[in-house]
Amino acid sequence: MEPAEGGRAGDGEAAPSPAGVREGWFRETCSLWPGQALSLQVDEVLHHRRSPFQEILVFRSKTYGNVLVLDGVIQCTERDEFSYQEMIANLPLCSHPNPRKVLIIGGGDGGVLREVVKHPSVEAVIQCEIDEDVIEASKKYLPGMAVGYSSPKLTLHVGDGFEFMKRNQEAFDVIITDSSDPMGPAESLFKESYYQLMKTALREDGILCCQGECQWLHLDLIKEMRQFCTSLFPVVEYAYCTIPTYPSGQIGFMLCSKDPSTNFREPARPLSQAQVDAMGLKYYNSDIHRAAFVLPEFARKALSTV
Ligand code: SPD
Repeated sequence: MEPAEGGRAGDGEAAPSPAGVREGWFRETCSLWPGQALSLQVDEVLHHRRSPFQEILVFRSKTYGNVLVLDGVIQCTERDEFSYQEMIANLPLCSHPNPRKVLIIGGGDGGVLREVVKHPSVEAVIQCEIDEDVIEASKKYLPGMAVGYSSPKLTLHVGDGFEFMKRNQEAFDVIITDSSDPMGPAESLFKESYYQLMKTALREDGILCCQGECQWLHLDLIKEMRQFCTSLFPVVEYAYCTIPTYPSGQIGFMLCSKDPSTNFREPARPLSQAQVDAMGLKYYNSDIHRAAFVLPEFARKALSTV
């Protein structure tokens, strides 16, 4: 693959088409959602290069704004990203009585960071993202997400989240893992050893929230994760949100607390309508927080036996 901007190589030659783009459409296929695919119409390829970790593609779509794709999988679109980013940030932050120090693992586009720094109680955010090229692409093509990078609350580490947490024990009130799917660079973030490490990096009443895949597609994985989480934490819950451009239109979140008195289903710090408006929230409010834990019967049953 040529490192190319705008889909063209530096010498004026057309760069090879990014994987998944054909005849003006991007099509997302993956063995994690066999037999189905989402397609978005492409107006223009804005950025296409291979970083040391993955293939990065940004294109302007016909109806979803700019779209970030890593290794052929949609990570965010300007039109619907707020759903996932607001939920993965606010479910844990509004469940903690006083979150002051927050760690974000992954989240290179900056959208989760944008949401976390809105909380007045949060004094410091440490973000650990392994791929600097994703951060740079986001600053250029997804400025509405990358806006969080200008916050004075932020300390940015470009590097491995495992190594960072090993060096920072009992340090954080909340840890948020905004990862891609369990294939390639993010695979280890869905394993028990990673959750064990987050547990030791959290303060004694700390809370974590991680990308938890989709109940329509990955119920076995979610069950397995819930099982090992329950062996590590006194309180474990699974919640979800709707989002048109993720597989099957939904994505979930695994939430764990070290404090046995945490009740994720009822926000510890409900937001007033004035706070929701002041924070510019478009998906999260305290009612959607409560509703996010109410699962359809097939998923409730499968996960209640864990
Ligand atoms: N199937 C794609 C899941 C991607 C989850 N992470 C997205 C990163 C957005 N900040």
